[in-house]
Amino acid sequence: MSERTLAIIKPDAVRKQVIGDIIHRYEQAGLRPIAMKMLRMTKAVAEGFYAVHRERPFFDSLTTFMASGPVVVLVLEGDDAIKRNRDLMGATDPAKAAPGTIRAVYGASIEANAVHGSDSPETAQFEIQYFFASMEFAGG
Ligand code: IDP
Ligand code: MG
Repeated sequence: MSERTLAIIKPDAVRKQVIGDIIHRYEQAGLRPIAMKMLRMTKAVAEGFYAVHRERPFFDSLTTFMASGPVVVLVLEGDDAIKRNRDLMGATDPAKAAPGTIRAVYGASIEANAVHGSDSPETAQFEIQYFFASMEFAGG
């Protein structure tokens, strides 16, 4: 079933100059970018995005990191896009991510782990509308 998921190329990956390689990996995996932009989150925007994690001990550090530099946010569309992207990303901790996954290749730490991907249809819906208005869907 065709689905949409939200992906973020995080500040650490943008600093490493691997935006192009990561988007290439999405496309090679059959995940088609249908909306995309570069932006810098404020701390408040990062806090709203990660609100489900507000009680976690790493919340302040995570949201500071996400606001530390520009990110690329994308909506990816394709068959089983949510799980397909999670598989392509690898585990949260790059040290535990399967070889060849984006986080295994580019992640530096459990926090600076290169990419975000929605984890369910409900979070995908919330996360897509958090960053994109309907008029911004160039490709669908
Ligand atoms: P996910 O990104 O694989 O879905 P989540 O558990 O939803 O992982 O955590 C959201 C983000 O918070 C992670 O991608 C990572 O950047 C950060 N994070 C998760 N666990 C830790 C931790 O134990 N210490 C520091 N940062 C963490
Ligand atoms: Mg998550």
